[in-house]
Amino acid sequence: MRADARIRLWRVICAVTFAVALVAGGAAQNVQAKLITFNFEGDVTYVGDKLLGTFNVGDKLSGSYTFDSATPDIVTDPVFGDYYALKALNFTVGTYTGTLGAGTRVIEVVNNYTDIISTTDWYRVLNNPFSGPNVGGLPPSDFLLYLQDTTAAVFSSDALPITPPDLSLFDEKVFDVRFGPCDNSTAGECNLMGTITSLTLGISPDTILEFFDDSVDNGDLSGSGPGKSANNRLNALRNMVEEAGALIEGGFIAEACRQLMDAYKKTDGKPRPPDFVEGDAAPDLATMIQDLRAGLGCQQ
Ligand SMILES: [Ca+2]
Ligand SMILES: [Ca+2]
Repeated sequence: MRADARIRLWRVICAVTFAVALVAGGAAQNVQAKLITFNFEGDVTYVGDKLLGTFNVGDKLSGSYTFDSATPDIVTDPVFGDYYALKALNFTVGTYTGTLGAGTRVIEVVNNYTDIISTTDWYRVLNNPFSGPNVGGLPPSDFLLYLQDTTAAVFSSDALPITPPDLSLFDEKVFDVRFGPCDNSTAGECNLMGTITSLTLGISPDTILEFFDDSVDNGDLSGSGPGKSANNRLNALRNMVEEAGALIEGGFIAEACRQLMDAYKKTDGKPRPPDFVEGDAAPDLATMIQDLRAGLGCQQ
Protein backbone atom coordinates (compact mmCIF):
# COMPACT_ATOMS: atom_id res chain seq x y z
CA MET A 1 0.00 0.00 0.00
CA ARG A 2 2.79 2.36 0.94
CA ALA A 3 4.69 1.34 -2.18
CA ASP A 4 1.67 2.20 -4.31
CA ALA A 5 1.39 5.54 -2.59
CA ARG A 6 5.08 6.22 -3.23
CA ILE A 7 4.79 5.40 -6.91
CA ARG A 8 1.74 7.63 -7.20
CA LEU A 9 3.63 10.37 -5.39
CA TRP A 10 6.58 10.21 -7.74
CA ARG A 11 4.27 10.47 -10.72
CA VAL A 12 2.78 13.59 -9.16
CA ILE A 13 6.23 15.00 -8.40
CA CYS A 14 7.28 14.64 -12.03
CA ALA A 15 4.10 16.36 -13.23
CA VAL A 16 4.28 19.11 -10.65
CA THR A 17 7.99 19.79 -11.18
CA PHE A 18 7.16 20.57 -14.79
CA ALA A 19 4.22 22.77 -13.79
CA VAL A 20 6.32 24.64 -11.22
CA ALA A 21 8.98 25.29 -13.84
CA LEU A 22 6.30 26.87 -16.03
CA VAL A 23 4.98 29.01 -13.18
CA ALA A 24 8.47 30.08 -12.12
CA GLY A 25 9.01 31.60 -15.54
CA GLY A 26 5.79 33.58 -15.23
CA ALA A 27 4.08 35.44 -12.42
CA ALA A 28 5.69 35.72 -9.01
CA GLN A 29 4.14 33.68 -6.24
CA ASN A 30 1.60 35.46 -4.06
CA VAL A 31 2.47 33.80 -0.79
CA GLN A 32 5.34 35.49 1.00
CA ALA A 33 8.16 33.21 1.99
CA LYS A 34 8.69 32.88 5.69
CA LEU A 35 11.56 30.94 7.22
CA ILE A 36 10.76 28.92 10.32
CA THR A 37 13.24 26.93 12.39
CA PHE A 38 12.54 23.95 14.63
CA ASN A 39 15.15 22.68 17.10
CA PHE A 40 15.24 19.02 18.03
CA GLU A 41 16.96 16.74 20.53
CA GLY A 42 17.11 12.98 20.88
CA ASP A 43 18.79 9.96 22.41
CA VAL A 44 20.57 7.29 20.35
CA THR A 45 19.16 3.83 21.13
CA TYR A 46 20.67 1.75 18.31
CA VAL A 47 23.94 1.90 16.37
CA GLY A 48 24.72 -0.44 13.47
CA ASP A 49 27.96 -2.42 13.66
CA LYS A 50 29.67 -0.49 10.89
CA LEU A 51 29.13 2.81 12.69
CA LEU A 52 30.17 1.79 16.21
CA GLY A 53 33.03 3.87 17.55
CA THR A 54 31.91 7.01 15.74
CA PHE A 55 28.45 6.61 17.30
CA ASN A 56 27.42 4.88 20.51
CA VAL A 57 24.16 4.01 22.21
CA GLY A 58 23.39 6.79 24.66
CA ASP A 59 24.83 9.55 22.45
CA LYS A 60 22.76 12.72 22.32
CA LEU A 61 21.29 14.09 19.11
CA SER A 62 20.78 17.82 18.79
CA GLY A 63 20.09 20.00 15.80
CA SER A 64 17.67 22.14 13.88
CA TYR A 65 16.04 22.50 10.50
CA THR A 66 14.74 25.56 8.71
CA PHE A 67 11.94 25.52 6.18
CA ASP A 68 9.95 27.95 4.07
CA SER A 69 6.37 27.99 5.35
CA ALA A 70 5.06 29.22 1.98
CA THR A 71 6.22 26.11 0.12
CA PRO A 72 3.25 24.58 -1.71
CA ASP A 73 2.03 21.03 -1.17
CA ILE A 74 2.84 19.22 -4.41
CA VAL A 75 0.38 16.38 -3.81
CA THR A 76 -3.26 17.15 -4.59
CA ASP A 77 -4.40 14.17 -2.50
CA PRO A 78 -5.69 15.71 0.78
CA VAL A 79 -4.16 12.84 2.80
CA PHE A 80 -0.56 13.56 1.72
CA GLY A 81 1.16 16.91 2.10
CA ASP A 82 4.64 16.87 0.60
CA TYR A 83 6.58 20.11 0.97
CA TYR A 84 10.00 20.47 -0.59
CA ALA A 85 10.60 23.17 1.97
CA LEU A 86 13.87 22.36 3.74
CA LYS A 87 16.34 25.25 3.50
CA ALA A 88 18.82 24.33 6.20
CA LEU A 89 19.61 21.33 8.39
CA ASN A 90 22.23 20.89 11.05
CA PHE A 91 22.56 17.99 13.47
CA THR A 92 25.18 16.68 15.85
CA VAL A 93 25.51 13.19 17.34
CA GLY A 94 28.52 12.88 19.63
CA THR A 95 31.35 14.46 17.66
CA TYR A 96 29.68 13.97 14.26
CA THR A 97 27.96 16.83 12.45
CA GLY A 98 25.73 16.56 9.40
CA THR A 99 24.18 19.34 7.33
CA LEU A 100 21.69 19.73 4.51
CA GLY A 101 22.71 17.84 1.40
CA ALA A 102 21.55 17.82 -2.19
CA GLY A 103 18.61 15.74 -3.33
CA THR A 104 15.40 15.12 -1.42
CA ARG A 105 14.61 17.88 1.11
CA VAL A 106 11.06 17.13 2.09
CA ILE A 107 8.70 17.60 4.99
CA GLU A 108 5.74 15.26 4.69
CA VAL A 109 2.52 15.73 6.62
CA VAL A 110 0.00 12.92 6.40
CA ASN A 111 -3.52 13.16 7.75
CA ASN A 112 -5.72 10.07 8.19
CA TYR A 113 -3.77 7.60 6.09
CA THR A 114 -5.95 4.49 6.15
CA ASP A 115 -4.98 0.91 5.42
CA ILE A 116 -6.69 -2.31 6.37
CA ILE A 117 -5.31 -2.16 9.91
CA SER A 118 -5.54 1.43 11.05
CA THR A 119 -5.76 5.14 10.34
CA THR A 120 -2.60 7.11 11.04
CA ASP A 121 -1.20 10.64 11.01
CA TRP A 122 2.52 11.22 10.57
CA TYR A 123 5.11 13.95 10.19
CA ARG A 124 8.34 13.19 8.45
CA VAL A 125 11.44 15.24 7.71
CA LEU A 126 13.77 13.65 5.17
CA ASN A 127 17.02 14.77 3.61
CA ASN A 128 18.62 12.25 1.27
CA PRO A 129 21.51 12.41 1.00
CA PHE A 130 22.51 14.68 3.83
CA SER A 131 25.99 16.16 3.82
CA GLY A 132 28.76 15.16 6.21
CA PRO A 133 31.90 13.05 6.64
CA ASN A 134 31.96 9.38 5.66
CA VAL A 135 31.79 6.86 8.51
CA GLY A 136 33.54 3.51 8.14
CA GLY A 137 34.06 4.35 4.48
CA LEU A 138 30.33 4.86 3.98
CA PRO A 139 29.00 8.19 2.68
CA PRO A 140 25.97 9.91 4.26
CA SER A 141 22.60 8.70 3.03
CA ASP A 142 19.33 9.54 4.87
CA PHE A 143 18.55 11.88 7.71
CA LEU A 144 15.02 11.06 8.84
CA LEU A 145 12.89 12.44 11.65
CA TYR A 146 9.60 10.60 11.97
CA LEU A 147 6.62 11.19 14.25
CA GLN A 148 3.58 8.91 14.08
CA ASP A 149 0.18 9.09 15.75
CA THR A 150 -1.77 5.88 15.32
CA THR A 151 -4.90 7.52 16.75
CA ALA A 152 -4.83 9.92 13.74
CA ALA A 153 -5.83 12.76 16.05
CA VAL A 154 -2.80 15.06 15.83
CA PHE A 155 -3.47 16.51 12.37
CA SER A 156 -6.79 17.58 10.92
CA SER A 157 -5.37 18.35 7.47
CA ASP A 158 -2.19 17.86 5.46
CA ALA A 159 -1.17 21.52 6.01
CA LEU A 160 2.45 22.18 6.94
CA PRO A 161 2.67 22.96 10.69
CA ILE A 162 4.35 26.29 11.41
CA THR A 163 4.73 25.56 15.11
CA PRO A 164 6.40 22.38 16.36
CA PRO A 165 3.92 19.52 16.72
CA ASP A 166 3.45 18.46 20.35
CA LEU A 167 5.62 15.37 20.84
CA SER A 168 3.32 14.03 23.58
CA LEU A 169 0.63 13.46 20.94
CA PHE A 170 2.72 10.93 19.00
CA ASP A 171 3.17 7.29 19.94
CA GLU A 172 6.27 6.90 17.76
CA LYS A 173 8.97 9.61 17.62
CA VAL A 174 12.19 8.42 16.06
CA PHE A 175 15.18 9.56 14.09
CA ASP A 176 17.15 7.40 11.70
CA VAL A 177 20.52 8.41 10.26
CA ARG A 178 21.71 6.17 7.44
CA PHE A 179 25.00 5.72 5.67
CA GLY A 180 25.55 3.68 2.60
CA PRO A 181 24.68 2.21 0.22
CA CYS A 182 24.31 -0.89 2.35
CA ASP A 183 23.53 -4.15 0.52
CA ASN A 184 20.62 -6.29 1.70
CA SER A 185 22.76 -8.79 3.56
CA THR A 186 24.08 -6.05 5.79
CA ALA A 187 21.01 -3.81 5.89
CA GLY A 188 20.47 -2.37 9.31
CA GLU A 189 24.16 -2.28 10.15
CA CYS A 190 24.80 1.06 8.52
CA ASN A 191 22.40 3.28 10.42
CA LEU A 192 21.79 4.67 13.86
CA MET A 193 18.39 5.26 15.39
CA GLY A 194 16.93 6.82 18.47
CA THR A 195 14.11 8.67 20.16
CA ILE A 196 13.22 12.30 19.59
CA THR A 197 12.87 13.89 23.03
CA SER A 198 12.34 17.55 22.15
CA LEU A 199 10.99 19.59 19.24
CA THR A 200 10.81 23.35 19.80
CA LEU A 201 10.61 26.59 17.88
CA GLY A 202 14.04 27.98 17.05
CA ILE A 203 15.37 31.28 15.75
CA SER A 204 14.98 32.10 12.05
CA PRO A 205 15.78 35.33 10.16
CA ASP A 206 12.06 36.16 10.20
CA THR A 207 11.92 35.70 13.98
CA ILE A 208 14.78 38.20 14.25
CA LEU A 209 13.16 40.67 11.87
CA GLU A 210 9.92 40.58 13.89
CA PHE A 211 11.87 41.17 17.09
CA PHE A 212 13.85 43.95 15.38
CA ASP A 213 10.72 45.77 14.19
CA ASP A 214 8.89 45.37 17.52
CA SER A 215 11.95 46.69 19.39
CA VAL A 216 12.21 49.73 17.12
CA ASP A 217 8.47 50.39 17.52
CA ASN A 218 8.58 50.34 21.31
CA GLY A 219 11.82 52.31 21.57
CA ASP A 220 14.11 49.52 22.72
CA LEU A 221 16.24 49.63 19.57
CA SER A 222 17.48 52.59 17.56
CA GLY A 223 20.25 53.45 15.15
CA SER A 224 23.67 54.38 16.48
CA GLY A 225 25.74 57.22 15.03
CA PRO A 226 25.66 60.96 14.37
CA GLY A 227 22.72 62.64 12.61
CA LYS A 228 21.09 60.83 9.75
CA SER A 229 23.70 58.07 9.81
CA ALA A 230 21.91 56.55 12.81
CA ASN A 231 18.78 55.78 10.83
CA ASN A 232 20.79 54.59 7.83
CA ARG A 233 22.72 52.21 10.04
CA LEU A 234 19.53 50.91 11.63
CA ASN A 235 18.15 50.14 8.17
CA ALA A 236 21.46 48.70 7.02
CA LEU A 237 21.52 46.20 9.88
CA ARG A 238 17.94 45.17 9.20
CA ASN A 239 18.84 44.67 5.54
CA MET A 240 21.75 42.44 6.53
CA VAL A 241 19.44 40.10 8.44
CA GLU A 242 16.93 40.17 5.61
CA GLU A 243 19.65 39.35 3.11
CA ALA A 244 20.83 36.46 5.29
CA GLY A 245 17.29 35.10 4.98
CA ALA A 246 17.44 35.40 1.20
CA LEU A 247 20.77 33.57 1.18
CA ILE A 248 19.30 30.74 3.28
CA GLU A 249 16.32 30.61 0.92
CA GLY A 250 18.76 30.23 -1.94
CA GLY A 251 20.73 27.51 -0.19
CA PHE A 252 23.82 29.67 0.39
CA ILE A 253 24.34 28.73 4.02
CA ALA A 254 28.06 29.59 4.24
CA GLU A 255 27.38 33.05 2.80
CA ALA A 256 24.45 33.50 5.21
CA CYS A 257 26.79 32.57 8.08
CA ARG A 258 29.27 35.25 7.03
CA GLN A 259 26.53 37.83 6.61
CA LEU A 260 25.17 37.05 10.08
CA MET A 261 28.64 37.32 11.61
CA ASP A 262 28.97 40.79 10.07
CA ALA A 263 25.53 41.69 11.47
CA TYR A 264 26.46 40.30 14.89
CA LYS A 265 29.59 42.49 15.05
CA LYS A 266 27.37 45.54 14.53
CA THR A 267 25.23 44.83 17.59
CA ASP A 268 27.63 43.02 19.94
CA GLY A 269 28.46 46.06 22.09
CA LYS A 270 32.15 46.05 21.14
CA PRO A 271 33.65 49.25 19.70
CA ARG A 272 35.20 47.70 16.61
CA PRO A 273 33.57 47.60 14.19
CA PRO A 274 31.18 50.28 15.50
CA ASP A 275 27.68 49.07 16.36
CA PHE A 276 24.87 50.12 14.05
CA VAL A 277 22.24 49.93 16.81
CA GLU A 278 21.83 50.73 20.49
CA GLY A 279 19.20 50.30 23.17
CA ASP A 280 17.95 47.69 25.62
CA ALA A 281 17.16 45.25 22.81
CA ALA A 282 20.61 45.38 21.20
CA PRO A 283 22.18 42.62 23.36
CA ASP A 284 19.13 40.39 22.80
CA LEU A 285 19.42 41.00 19.07
CA ALA A 286 23.06 39.95 19.21
CA THR A 287 22.11 36.77 21.09
CA MET A 288 19.39 35.93 18.58
CA ILE A 289 21.81 36.33 15.68
CA GLN A 290 24.28 34.00 17.39
CA ASP A 291 21.50 31.48 18.09
CA LEU A 292 20.54 31.58 14.42
CA ARG A 293 24.15 31.02 13.44
CA ALA A 294 24.35 28.05 15.80
CA GLY A 295 21.14 26.62 14.33
CA LEU A 296 22.60 26.88 10.85
CA GLY A 297 25.75 25.09 11.97
CA CYS A 298 27.94 28.09 11.21
CA GLN A 299 31.63 27.64 12.06
CA GLN A 300 33.24 29.59 14.96
CA1 LIG B 1 -2.10 17.22 -0.34
CA1 LIG C 1 -5.84 13.19 11.56
